[in-house]
Amino acid sequence: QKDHGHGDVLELERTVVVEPPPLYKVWLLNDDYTPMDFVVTVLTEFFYKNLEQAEQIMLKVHHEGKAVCGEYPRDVAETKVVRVARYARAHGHPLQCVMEGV
Ligand code: TYC
Repeated sequence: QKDHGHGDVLELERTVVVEPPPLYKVWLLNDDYTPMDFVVTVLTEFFYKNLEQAEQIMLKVHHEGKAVCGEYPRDVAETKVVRVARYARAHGHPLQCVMEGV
């Protein structure tokens, strides 16, 4: 217990252990119809990748069937999945975005 000189507030020192939130991987899945440019746009706009990273990830999905776009706390991951689905459907593309382990 120390008096740090803040008037009559008594501050007790204590150690608070804060666990980082668990992270969920968000994946893009390949399909035969979504244009490559559209996938690159999704990766730059929704996942904040630069053009080079976006093209690499898009090609990985195209060749390997899926790739991780990022790892986020649960709420953030869920929101990205919903927004990508909405955006893809609004443009008439079947692009699938899923989160791991839920
Ligand atoms: N396979 C698609 C095509 O040839 C491109 C594509 C890449 C689609 C990644 C979806 O998540 C995807 N146009």
